[in-house]
Amino acid sequence: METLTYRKKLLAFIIKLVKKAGKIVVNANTDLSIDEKLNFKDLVTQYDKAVQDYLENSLSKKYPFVKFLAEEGDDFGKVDLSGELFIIDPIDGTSNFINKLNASAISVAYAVDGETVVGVVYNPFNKDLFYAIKGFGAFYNGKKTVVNERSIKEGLVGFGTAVYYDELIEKTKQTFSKVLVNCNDMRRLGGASLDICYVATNKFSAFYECRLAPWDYASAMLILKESGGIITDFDGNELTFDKKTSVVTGNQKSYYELKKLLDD
Ligand code: 2AM
Ligand code: CA
Repeated sequence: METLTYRKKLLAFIIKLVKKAGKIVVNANTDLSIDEKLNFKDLVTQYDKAVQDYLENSLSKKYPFVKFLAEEGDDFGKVDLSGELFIIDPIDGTSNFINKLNASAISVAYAVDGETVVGVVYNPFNKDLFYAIKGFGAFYNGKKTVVNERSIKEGLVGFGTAVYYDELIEKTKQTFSKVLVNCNDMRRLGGASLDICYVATNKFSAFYECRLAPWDYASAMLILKESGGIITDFDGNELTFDKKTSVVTGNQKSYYELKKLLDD
C-alpha cells in the first residue's frame, strides 16, 4: 500500500543513493569514453551508464515491482507509464560533465500514474540537494523553499538551447532575442533539472527550453510546483512523460511574463 510513510522512506532511500552515485560522478577519471546519441551534440559517457546501472540495481532490489524510465535506456515510448515508475537522469548536464564544468546533477523521480510524487535532484560537485514529496513542500539543502514574486525584469532567466535539434535553432534564437531585452540578464547553464530547481530556489526568476525529455524535468517539476512555482509546455499544457516537450517555468508572476514573450 502506497502511503505517506512509504513515500518518506523512499525519499530517504533515494537521497542515500544519489549521494553514493554522486561519488561515481565526482571521482570519474579523465579517460571518458564518449558516444554520440542523436548526433555529435548529444553525448553519453560510461559514467552516465554506470550511475544509471547503480541506481536501477539498487532501487529494483528494494522496489522490484516499480518500472523504470531512464535516459540511457532504449525503451522510451514503450514504457507503460501507469502505476509506480522511477524516472531517472543519471547525469543531467552530460556536456558539462564531459567538459569538467562541475555543474551536473543526478535526478530521480518516483511517479504514480504519470504524476511525480517524490523528486530528488542532487549536484554532487557542490552537494546541493533539492527534494519534494507531493503535498509537503520543496526543500533545498534541508530548508523549505518558496518562490518569490520577482518579475523577469528583476531577475535572471535561465534557458536551454535544445541544440540537439537543428529545426529548433531559429526558434531558440528568436526567443533569446525577445527575452533578453525584457529581463535583467540570461544564463545557459546546461542542465535542465538544476535550472528548474534554481527557479524553485529563486536563483533564477524563470527558465525555458524549446525541447526537453521527461527525465530532464520529472523530479524538478515537482520541486518547483511544491515551492509554489508553475511549469508547463509553451502552450500552457501540463507536462507529461510520454514525449519530449517545450518547457516554461517561473513564479506566479514571471511564468506569465515569460510565457507571453514565448507566445508572441
Ligand atoms: P543531459 O545533459 O542529461 O543530456 C540542456 O539543453 C538540457 O537538455 C540538459 O538537461 C540535457 O540533458 C538535455 N538534453 C540533452 N540531450 C537531449 C535530447 N536529445 N532531448 C532532450 N533533452 C536533451
Ligand atoms: Ca543525462
